[in-house]
Amino acid sequence: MLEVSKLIQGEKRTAAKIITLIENNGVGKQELLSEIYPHTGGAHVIGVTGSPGAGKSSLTDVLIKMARAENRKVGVIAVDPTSPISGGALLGDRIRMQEHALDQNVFIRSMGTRGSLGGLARATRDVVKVLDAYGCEVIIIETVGVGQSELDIMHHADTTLVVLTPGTGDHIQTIKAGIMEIANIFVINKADLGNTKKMITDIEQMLDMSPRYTGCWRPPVVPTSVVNDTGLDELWALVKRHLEHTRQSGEMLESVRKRLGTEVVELAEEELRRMLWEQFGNNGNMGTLLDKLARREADPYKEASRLVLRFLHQNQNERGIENDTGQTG
Ligand SMILES: Nc1nc2c(ncn2[C@@H]2O[C@H](COP(=O)(O)OP(=O)(O)OP(=O)(O)O)[C@@H](O)[C@H]2O)c(=O)[nH]1
Ligand SMILES: [Mg+2]
Repeated sequence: MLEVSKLIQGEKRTAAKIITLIENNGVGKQELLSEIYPHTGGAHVIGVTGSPGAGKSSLTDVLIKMARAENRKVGVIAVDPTSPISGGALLGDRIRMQEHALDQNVFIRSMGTRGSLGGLARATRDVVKVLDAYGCEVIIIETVGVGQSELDIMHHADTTLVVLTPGTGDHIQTIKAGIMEIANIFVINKADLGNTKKMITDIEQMLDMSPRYTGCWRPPVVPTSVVNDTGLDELWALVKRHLEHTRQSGEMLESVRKRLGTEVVELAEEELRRMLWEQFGNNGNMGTLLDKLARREADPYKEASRLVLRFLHQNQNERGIENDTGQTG
């Protein structure tokens, strides 16, 4: 059994083992996460997304350095929904991260679809908790591309950076609406390569038109160049200011609560689905039922209701209704 106490004490090997178990959907995963949960909540989770090649990994590298300069422990999850590989190399190699690999206070992990039996976003969410309990004060999630799974993953970040570049076809109109909406900070990277003014104006105009930014955090737009080392200190300051703002305004608590509510229902859905399949499979007459359905002598709609009723009935009889849900008082 993997020891959560060793994770809390900051044992790197234990953290790695637990993450592997989560990725493989191993036995005891749920219990382990349940034990880990009380030790989480201390990390600032920073999401980095945006167009391919915009400099997400380079900026991640910068953020690691900034956090380390403040002596903070850092975790990095590099997520690539297009890659089947996980558990180590991959993106971690692409990022110039070898130097960090020797740092005891930097933990880097790549995840591909292999670690996604329950969905890559879900696996990422679980890994964030492990790194949080492991003592990472800053956790950076870098994703490749701007698809739906990236959006799902970014919902688990407290502060999301959307990285764009000037003059390389990154026109605001062509960028998926969802991506623009999840941004807490817009980063126009590679400012050394082109004029950022047009892009900044476009984004500001878009923000002006959206009523959702009045009276709350309006995403700042910051031009950066990793090559020339410009805008990077400003970026780091903005990341910290966003955290401060969301904590003080109560937005943080609100989004954490929302996230946790979703998590409870998603976990329950998963369990119910498994139990329903079990119930369906345990039907001794299943072969006959399937034949009947195929011959149009039964219909899937009534059978679905029947399955639910049978399931509820049986579980009520077998388990009784547990009442220790903490909802009293
Ligand atoms: N000129 C210039 N090049 C940069 C800058 N930042 C990153 N690059 C270069 O752009 C290329 C892509 O950078 P990455 O950091 O790998 O970009 P990415 O967004 O992580 O790329 P993917 O993960 O493949 O989508 C590399 O060759 C970097 O050296 C910058 O500010 N200016
Ligand atoms: Mg990258």
